[in-house]
Parts: sequence; structure tokens; C-alpha cells
Amino acid sequence: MSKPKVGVSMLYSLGEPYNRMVKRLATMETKYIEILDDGTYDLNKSRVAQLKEAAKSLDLTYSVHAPFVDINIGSPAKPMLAAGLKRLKQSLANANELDAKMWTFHPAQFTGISAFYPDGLFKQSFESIKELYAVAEDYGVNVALENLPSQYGYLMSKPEEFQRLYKETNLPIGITLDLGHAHLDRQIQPFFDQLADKIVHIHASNNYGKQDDHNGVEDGNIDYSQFVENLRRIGYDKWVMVESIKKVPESIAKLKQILA
Ligand SMILES: [Mn+2]
Repeated sequence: MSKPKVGVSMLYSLGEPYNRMVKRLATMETKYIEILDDGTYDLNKSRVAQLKEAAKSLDLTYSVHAPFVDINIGSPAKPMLAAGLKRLKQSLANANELDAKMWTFHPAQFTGISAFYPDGLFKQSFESIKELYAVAEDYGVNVALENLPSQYGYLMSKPEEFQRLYKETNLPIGITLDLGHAHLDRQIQPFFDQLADKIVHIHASNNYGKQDDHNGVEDGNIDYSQFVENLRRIGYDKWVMVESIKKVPESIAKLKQILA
């Protein structure tokens, strides 16, 4: 059986200039790279061309993390929702150009007026997910919705919410399981127990169960030996991306060791 592939998200270098991040690609201890399409790393035509060149010369394969800053796919403010969806669709086009193996995006977040629209956030976000999924299907890009922590006001922190999505939309959309996020809601094991067949991409970092620190994989109290057992049990052979912002090379090495 083939093993999970350990990759890395370039999130950790976001404070550095874009070109330095591209140069770094040659030094990473993995060929599986997640590109963050947001902030100062916002993709455009020339950057996509540059990344394609790097992939060719360094034999890299990409996944793309969708933009999320100031985007809310469940927004009740129509112009903002439209702007967010437009940006997400552009990111899907970028992912397609990069031949990305996965495009991960974030769920909706509560707003200051969400309480006035019972269920509005779920309904609007499910509509947005359908719309994005259809665009992704046209491109042939694999997409996955990420679990986010409830303590920061996000939907989709628990398996039950994904079950509701599947029930109400019938979409065969996958899940990017973010271990750090799931740990904050004590939901790592429930995700593996209830939605194992939906997990198509994994973000790995660590924290102490209080805030989303994105520590190196050894700095926190996520049970990584249990994680390895879960992956073996479900026969997971897709990507596990280090999404730490500290101790990144150490985290790549550690995951490679425990997943070997
Ligand atoms: Mn993540």
C-alpha cells in the first residue's frame, strides 16, 4: 500500500518577500508544496508562470490554499459575498494553471448580524460551496473544504456540520482535515471515526488545545501516534502538509519519520 506523502505549506514564509519564497522552493525537503494564494503572495499571471517554471526545474507538485482574508462564503452582504466568490474563482483558475493536486478553501464565519438570520450562514455557505464546486469540476481541479475552529466563529468545526453539508447538497466534496483546528474542538478522532472516507488532504501543525498556534508538530498536545494509527487504519495515501509557522524543517523530518 502506498504511504502518505509529506509536504509543506509556504504559509510560514508569508512575512518574507514573494521572490524569496520562490527561491526557498529549491531548498525544501519535500517535492509537495502548498502555495498560499493570499496576502502579499496573491497569485497573478506572472507569478503562476514563475511557479510553473520552478515546478518543472525542481520536480515539484503543488496544492493551492485559497485566499481567505476578508472572505466569507456565508456573508449576508451580497456585494461582499460576490467579491469573495470572484476572488475564489480566480484562485481556482490559478490552481488549474498550476496543475494543483488540491485546492483547499475555508468555511463561512459568523458575522455581527448572523443572529438575525437563523440558519442563514449555513444556507448561504452551502450555496457558495455548490457554486465553487461546479467551477472546480469544469476545471477538473480537486477541491476540499477545511475544518476551522469554532472558537474563531467558523462553521464546519465538527463532523456533524459536514454531514449536514452532504445531506443538504449531495456534493461529493472532500475534507481538508486541519489537525490543529480539529484539536481545538477536540474533534480529531470524531473526524477519523465519522468521515474517514471524505478526508482527502491534511494540514499538520500542533498546539496546546487553547489557540491555533500552528506550532511545529512536536510542540503541543496533539497525539501524533494516534494520528499515525488512524492514517494506517483508513489506508490514507494522500498528502499530509506541514502547516506550522515554526520549526518547519524539523516538522517535515518528524512526519516523514513517523509516516515511513
Ligand atoms: Mn489549515
